[in-house]
Amino acid sequence: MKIHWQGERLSVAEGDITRFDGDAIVNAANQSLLGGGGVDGAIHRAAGPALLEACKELRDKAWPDGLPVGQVAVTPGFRLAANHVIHTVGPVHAKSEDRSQQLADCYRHALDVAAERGFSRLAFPAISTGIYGYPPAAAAAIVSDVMRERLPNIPGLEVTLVFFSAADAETFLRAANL
Ligand code: AR6
Repeated sequence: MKIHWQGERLSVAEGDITRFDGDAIVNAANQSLLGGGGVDGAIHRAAGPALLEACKELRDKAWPDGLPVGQVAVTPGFRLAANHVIHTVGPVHAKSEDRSQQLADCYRHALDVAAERGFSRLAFPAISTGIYGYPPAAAAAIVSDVMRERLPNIPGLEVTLVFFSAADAETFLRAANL
């Protein structure tokens, strides 16, 4: 994974998040928690079928109606290099409604879980900026605000923001409020 920029406990990297070796990677899932395309599909393929079983169990026991937008649920990482997957559901972008707080909640709640569990290395993909259509520059401003606000209160946690392409990483770096 190529690191573009490194600030205090926040890095921007380019590459495949399924290869991230740390305490957890965040999955940009959907409310069903039962897999999908994009990074969700890649994570399920890399983790192996036990991940789907764990997600089904989450649905049965904790989220029978599905995971609400902005909430998080944790499973093991199974065959992934990362030990855990923090599943979250980003908002579908809408021109008629400001869903920035829902997107911010995905990041805030994942950071909260990482803090509760004492994780030291966590990676996020660019939630909602693929199939869910959130403009990457708008997402960058939201994500960077959350990181600036929250990371100082979680000592010992290093966060890597992983972008699938160099162009996506550069867009983030241009638009972020860092
Ligand atoms: N590593 C890092 N980033 C990736 C990878 C990867 N392996 N694969 C894709 N991306 P998306 P969303 C980037 O569509 O917009 C699924 O079907 C991708 O380039 O994965 O939140 C779910 O089940 C983009 O920048 O997630 C939901 O139904 C970013 O990850 C829906 O898609 C997010 O794109 C969620 O849509």
